[in-house]
Amino acid sequence: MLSKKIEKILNDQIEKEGYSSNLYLAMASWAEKEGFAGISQWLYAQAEEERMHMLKFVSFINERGGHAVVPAFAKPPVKFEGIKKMFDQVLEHEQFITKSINEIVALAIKENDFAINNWIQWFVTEQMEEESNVQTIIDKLNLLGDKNFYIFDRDIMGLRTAE
Ligand code: OFO
Repeated sequence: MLSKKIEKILNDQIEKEGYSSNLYLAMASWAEKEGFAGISQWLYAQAEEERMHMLKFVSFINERGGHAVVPAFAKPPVKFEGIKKMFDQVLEHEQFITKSINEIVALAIKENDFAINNWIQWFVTEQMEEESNVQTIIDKLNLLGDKNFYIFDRDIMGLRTAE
């Protein structure tokens, strides 16, 4: 059984994962319109993964006797200021998500809820992978400078997103 506090923090995470999915979907759509097929493919896949993360929270809350509530999501931006800035935004957003996952871990430990702590560890690992994947992309972009986005776009086509 979930405590009220745990149920709330897990429900809050549904909103964050869902917003992440919409944010990456908005980025994918923008990148596609700008002609970046590889970048948009990576972002569409990322949006799908975030949706899966959201669904994991929904089914876990319900399985544990809570009630998963589907929230309203804020509208993500429509335009982005360039490829490099957009990936900086992805990293920043993932760092924000990591913080909120860590808050869930901290609450689970505080409440001696070892089942939650065990379950949420998957996300702890996932966040490490995601941050490192995005950092790798940013490192490549830094090497390129402001040119050769076409080559980068082809390069990212082969890159896998995290689970
Ligand atoms: Fe970005 O990963 Fe969800 O949690």
